[in-house]
Amino acid sequence: MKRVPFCGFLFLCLSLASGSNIAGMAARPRLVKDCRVEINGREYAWDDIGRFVLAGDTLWLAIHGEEEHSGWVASAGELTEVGGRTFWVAPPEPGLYPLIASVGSTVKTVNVFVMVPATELRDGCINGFRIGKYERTPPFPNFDKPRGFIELTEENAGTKVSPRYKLGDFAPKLQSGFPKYMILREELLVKLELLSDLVRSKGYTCERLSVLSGYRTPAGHRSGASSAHCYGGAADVYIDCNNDGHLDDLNRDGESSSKDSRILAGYVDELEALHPELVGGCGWYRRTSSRGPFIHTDVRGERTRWHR
Ligand SMILES: [Ca+2]
Ligand SMILES: [Ca+2]
Repeated sequence: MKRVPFCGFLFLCLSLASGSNIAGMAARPRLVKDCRVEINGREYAWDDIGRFVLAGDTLWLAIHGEEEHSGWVASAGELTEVGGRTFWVAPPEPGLYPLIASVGSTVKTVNVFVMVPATELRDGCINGFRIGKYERTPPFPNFDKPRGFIELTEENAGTKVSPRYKLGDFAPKLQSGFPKYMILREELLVKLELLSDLVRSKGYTCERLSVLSGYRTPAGHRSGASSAHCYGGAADVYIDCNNDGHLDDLNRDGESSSKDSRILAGYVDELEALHPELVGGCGWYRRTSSRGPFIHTDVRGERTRWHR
């Protein structure tokens, strides 16, 4: 068993900066574009990945399709190689601990958040932030009772959790100030990235779906923890290529209405047909006086549809 030292990051920087390494690698064909990072069995082609764990959790790590110069570096925690496999054990204190996969001369960043354990909830609060109460058995097949909560600070809100999204995009909105506490599910990020890809393939020019709402606390939700939002598994989203803060007029009838959010819900149907592992609820909503139309999409594990 080999422990990879924590000062490895410095070694990586020095290695990448050394003329001989870079010159040697530049002459060879590049495979970096096809490189995938595997974390606990899930493969990502992304350069920026968010993961959410508890202290002491283990992440099994691998790099596929790599050049010969590849490896992992951790800013904290224990990074270990055993029998040709690499694993990382999360450090004891909650916080953000990036893991870096170096592949050739490029890097992929896994932004690992060690969450505050749910056992820290006191009267429904953590550090004065009101979360509320979760039922022992959540009403959705894919979601368990929360094990912990991500501590969202002013400093880490801009941290990328997928190529197009940052942690703060999914922040709870009802309480001001920091820190806030929240949940975000990796499958939701996969679904939003794939849905953004699908929308772009339809000819829409915006880079991503805009997020109206992500995590909601049970305390701030009128029916308690009965929403997929309360499990970090749902987002309300819309297409906003003209950047006016509202869903675009997708059917070009001169107004932004539920006819347009219905079209976006149709793209969710298309995506779920291709990726049944990401099946969930989808609702399309009409305009109100305070906001434009939007859709709700989630990864609850069973297909449900509604219209409001
Ligand atoms: Ca718009
Ligand atoms: Ca329209």
